[in-house]
Amino acid sequence: MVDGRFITFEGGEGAGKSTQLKRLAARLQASGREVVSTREPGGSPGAEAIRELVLNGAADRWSPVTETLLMYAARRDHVERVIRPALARGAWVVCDRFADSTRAYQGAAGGADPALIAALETHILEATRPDLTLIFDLPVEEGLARATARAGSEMRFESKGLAFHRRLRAGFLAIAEAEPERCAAIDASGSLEDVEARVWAAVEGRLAVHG
Ligand code: Z5A
Repeated sequence: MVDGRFITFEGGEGAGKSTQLKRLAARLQASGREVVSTREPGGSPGAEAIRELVLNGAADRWSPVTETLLMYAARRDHVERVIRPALARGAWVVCDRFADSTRAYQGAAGGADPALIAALETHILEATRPDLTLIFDLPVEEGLARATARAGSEMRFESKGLAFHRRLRAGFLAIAEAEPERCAAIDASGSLEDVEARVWAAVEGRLAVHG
């Protein structure tokens, strides 16, 4: 029987999503499942080409509405070519960012109309929605310090300023509060092992990982 699951990792910069995604994927793989680790924007060749356009350049290179459309062009390709086929064959898909990043970055923090974003979710994602979304939460200054230390330089979104990142954090927390059945807020402070234990508790508590 096909029992694919779709888990997304969300949150502000430097919250530790990518690090914890690798740990969760390894743990799920060790339990004998096929795991597809992927990311957005990107995850398919066409979407990775759009990623280059959207992540590089000046902070104001694209307006929030144009960014929304680019993210959704990339997302549709990724969903069609990678996510849906993997779920259909029973794989567990773990994805670094997905639709909630558009709601938070382009919507809550950027000012794009939430009705436009909701319409794109309906028409572009159709029934492909996460079974579980882990929303990593960390004070803005701490996340930016982690992200800057890792990258060694700022990318477009990291250079947008503290007020943008505060709206972003509030936007993610509002999503977690509005959809508690799908979302689990993860306290991203503390050691890698502390955060890994919180992630595992959320996954074990909500999805049948031992079946
Ligand atoms: N974006 C958007 O605007 N709209 C959309 O719809 C989508 C995306 C899908 C993708 O960038 C950008 O696209 C993103 C939003 C926008 N904005 N930016 N920038 P990306 O893929 O290059 O990066 P990211 O997703 O933003 O990753 P990140 O937030 O920078 O990092 P992270 O994945 O959350 O964290 P990490 O790489 O695992 O860890 C960061 C550093 O902290 C690293 O050195 C770790 O070793 C360290 N770390 C991790 N955990 C800990 C703990 N617990 N303690 C101490 N240090 C830690």
